[in-house]
Amino acid sequence: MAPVAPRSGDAIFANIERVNAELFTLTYGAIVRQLLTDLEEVEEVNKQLEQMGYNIGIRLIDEFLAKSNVSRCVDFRETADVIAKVGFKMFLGVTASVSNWDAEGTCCSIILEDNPLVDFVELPDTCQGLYYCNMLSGVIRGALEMVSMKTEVTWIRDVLRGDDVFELQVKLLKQVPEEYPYKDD
Ligand code: MYR
Repeated sequence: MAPVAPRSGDAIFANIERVNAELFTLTYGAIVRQLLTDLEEVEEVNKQLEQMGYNIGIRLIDEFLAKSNVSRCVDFRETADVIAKVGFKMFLGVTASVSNWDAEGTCCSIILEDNPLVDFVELPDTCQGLYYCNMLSGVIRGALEMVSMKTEVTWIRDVLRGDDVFELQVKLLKQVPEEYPYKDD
């Protein structure tokens, strides 16, 4: 019998990463399924997923800032780019693009072509009103609130609803100026 060739470290790590990603996807699916069972109403599930995401976002921002070395963004345009290119890459392993800016530079779309959360997912007819990935909108809202930006994050397109891509609209409602806590003499 031919000896089994040892696998390189890279191949083993790639395999571990793939298994971790699948586990993450399946775990997310299990959470959504459990919420559907517990809450019954799809609208309630949407709300709960958003709230869970918000609670994650307000904590995840610290990890994001510590690991990414991103410094203060000059404006909301830069913030949106950072979310799409650095945030999504760090936490979902994919990058997104930013488009559809309004004239004021306070509202844009984040477009996601690859979304590991929906691998293996197909929604039954009973779940047509579900925003399956609504946790993501909560994560963005929560993370931005921690850096003084109040936002509204809304799904515009969703592949699970038959669209070609995922599109999240991020609207800056209010930017709270951070106060310098000490008095200058
Ligand atoms: C600043 O101006 O203080 C920097 C702001 C950077 C905000 C980045 C928020 C990252 C959110 C990650 C979302 C990941 C979704 C999977």
